[in-house]
Parts: sequence; structure tokens; C-alpha cells
Amino acid sequence: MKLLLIPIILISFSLSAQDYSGHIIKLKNKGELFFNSFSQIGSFRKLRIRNHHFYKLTDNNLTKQDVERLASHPDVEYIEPDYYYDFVKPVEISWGREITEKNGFKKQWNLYNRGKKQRGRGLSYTEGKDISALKAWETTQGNNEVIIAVIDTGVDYDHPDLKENVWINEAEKNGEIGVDDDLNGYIDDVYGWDFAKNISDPIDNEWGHGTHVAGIIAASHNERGIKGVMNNAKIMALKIFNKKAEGEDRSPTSGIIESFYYAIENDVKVINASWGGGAYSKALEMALKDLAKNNIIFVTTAGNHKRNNDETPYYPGGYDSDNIVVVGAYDGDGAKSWYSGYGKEMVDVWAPGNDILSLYKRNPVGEFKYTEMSGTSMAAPHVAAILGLGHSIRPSLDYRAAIQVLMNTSKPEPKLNGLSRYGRADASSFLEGLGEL
Ligand SMILES: [Ca+2]
Ligand SMILES: [Ca+2]
Ligand SMILES: [Ca+2]
Repeated sequence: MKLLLIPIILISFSLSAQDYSGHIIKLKNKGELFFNSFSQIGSFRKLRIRNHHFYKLTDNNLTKQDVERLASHPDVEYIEPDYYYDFVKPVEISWGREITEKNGFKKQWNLYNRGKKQRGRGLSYTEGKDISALKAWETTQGNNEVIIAVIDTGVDYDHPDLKENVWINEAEKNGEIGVDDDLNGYIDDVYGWDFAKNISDPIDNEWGHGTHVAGIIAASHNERGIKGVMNNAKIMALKIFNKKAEGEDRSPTSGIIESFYYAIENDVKVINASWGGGAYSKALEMALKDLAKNNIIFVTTAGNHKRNNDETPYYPGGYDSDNIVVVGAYDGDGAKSWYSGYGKEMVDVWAPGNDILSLYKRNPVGEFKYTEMSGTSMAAPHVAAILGLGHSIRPSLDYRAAIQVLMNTSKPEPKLNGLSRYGRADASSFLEGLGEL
């Protein structure tokens, strides 16, 4: 395969503390008195969160006194800024041409590291520094009952190397356009939802980041392209980042929270969240705990900021909920990727993150391609998929047990000592470990 190396986008995760859009208000009840008192302040939108009374107040010009008045109303549990989360940042991206299965898999050192230098790249590789995919596949290649939500820039669900493994809401697919056929509050949500624009189509047509993540998890083991960690899975596309929406390439916390409850309502087992950087939100922490109550594991990144996450909390990995797995990135030698965040307490395990070959969104003339990207965004989906393999053989697997086995069966790596709680996530040892439960 010939790759034209063109560094294009940097995928970054930087926090700007004042960056928010409106406020999130949690009410203790339906808030009839509240809305009578504040009908003149901005406009309120009810968030689609079952069993809770959350509203988004879109007025951006509230004074400190306005916020205090709202907060002191007896119906209000709390009010907080609706912080933005960022995707976007330095990742090297290289454009690939059409590739065949044979030469595609050869480039997937992340799945099978032969320890060979790649031609012309000068990159170093050490045999065996991978996730042991080949050995794991002797046990399982996945199961298409296992739903993994990719909360990201959307997913190009028509990519020929992914479309077999895309989650489809059959009631909407076979239903009427313009009608909420399954009465879930979302009209025509066939593949998931675009929470950024609040429209039904979560296609990844602007960034390609979510499609790349989805391909790492579940590209088909067919005659073309690459192999995902899972050959069988269902990828649900929950789009929160959008170039032309409210925060442009950022997502307000309110949209993220709604996407979590969409996942809860639709039997998701694992969420991949390759994003970060927002300020602490009580509402988001509560939503993460609700994922745990619904046995959903939340896999996220250590960030591409090179910092120690023990010293400066990095969210969402820094939230206090026992269903969160924070993943750092390693290179072809098993060493920490130069950009990866780390932390003896706050980073759990490691996965491959450099020059990862996966799917790319279709180009402007409609061709489906592949590309390499580097970042902790690429490391996290390896772990989401490894957990998905676990669910494939143990459908009622408890999230706490799954996470414990993942940690305990990770490979100790001297080069990563002191930088995390555990070692390199290992698919084959994980499945063996589950077998011993
Ligand atoms: Ca619907
Ligand atoms: Ca419909
Ligand atoms: Ca393939």
C-alpha cells in the first residue's frame, strides 16, 4: 500500500475553563412554580433524560445575579454551566489509497506486531507488543448482539468495511419517515442520532474521527481493507461533534448526557468516548453513574496532552464512577506514545495508538478509503472492543467483573512502569481470564 503522508489535523484536547454554552438546570420536580417564576428568562429545553428533570437554559447572557436567583429557587437542585468538550487535535493523519485485506492486515501492528520496521517510515516495532488479537480470535471474533456506542463525530455507516456491523433501529428503518415509529422521542433514528445538530442522521461527513474509531472496533474480516478487533458487533453512531452546529467542533455537556441515556435505552454494553477536556459537571458525573447502574462500561482516553492526569484532573476519565476505563497510548515498541497523558492513579491500561490503520469517511466524490491516525483516541477503541469480545462469550457479564479481569490480565510493561495502574490490555489473556470466572 502506498501512503501519502500528509499531516493534516491535530486532534487536541485542551480545556478552556470559561468555555460553555448556556446552563444545565436540574429540578427536583416538574418545576411548575419554577417556570412561572422565570418565564421571562431565556428559553428552556427539556433534556431527553428519563426519570430526571433536566433543562438546558440557552440564554448566554445571564448575569451572576440571574444565576444566583435561579439557583435559590426551591424547585432547583442545582444549576451549572453547560461546558464544552473537545475532540480535535494532533493526530497525524495519512491518506491511504484503496487497499486489499492482505496488505491492510500487514500494516495492523496493533493487532499483530511482527517486530518489523515498516518500509520507508523509520518507525520501530518490537514483536509481540500488540493486543494479541490473533490468539483471541481463536476463542471469539465477536457477536453481533453486542452493541458498542461510538460517541464521537458520527460514523460513516455505509463504509463497505463496516456496514455489516452497524447498529440499526429496525422499527425506524421499516417505519415511516417523519414519524417516531418506536416512540423513543427521536424521529427517524435509524443509525443513532446527531446530538450536535439534533437531527436524525449521525453520518461522519466532516471529520472522519468517529469512523476511524468504529473501524478499529469492528471493521469486517472480509476481503477488503482491514480487520477490526471484533469481526461481529453492532456499532451505534451517537454524534456529538459537528462542524456546523452550536459549538462547531465542540460538544456541550448537555448533548453528551442525552447520548448516554440514548445508549441506556438501547442495550448498549460498552461506550467508546475518544474525547475530553470539559470542566467538572455534576450532571455528567450523575449520568456516568447511571451508565454503571445499567451495566454499561465507559471507555475513554488519557488525552493527547502529555500531562500527568493525577496532577490535573482530565475529564471524563477523571470522574468518580467505577465503570470508567481510562486508556493511554503506546507505540510499536510498547513505550508510552510521546503525546499520551499518563497517571499512576488516573490511567488504567494501555493500547496501541501510533500509526493505526483504520477506515476513513468517504471522500467528496463518494469513495471509501482508509487512513492512519495517531492518538489516544485510537487507543481507547481497542479496549472497548476487547471488552466487547468478552460480552460476546459472556452476554450477562457484570461490568465490575469485566473491568477487574481486564486490569488483572493486562501485560506488565517495564517501559510503562509508574505511569498507570496496570499494563497493556491483552485480548487473549482477558478472554482466558473470563473463562476462569
Ligand atoms: Ca424513534
Ligand atoms: Ca420514522
Ligand atoms: Ca475488512
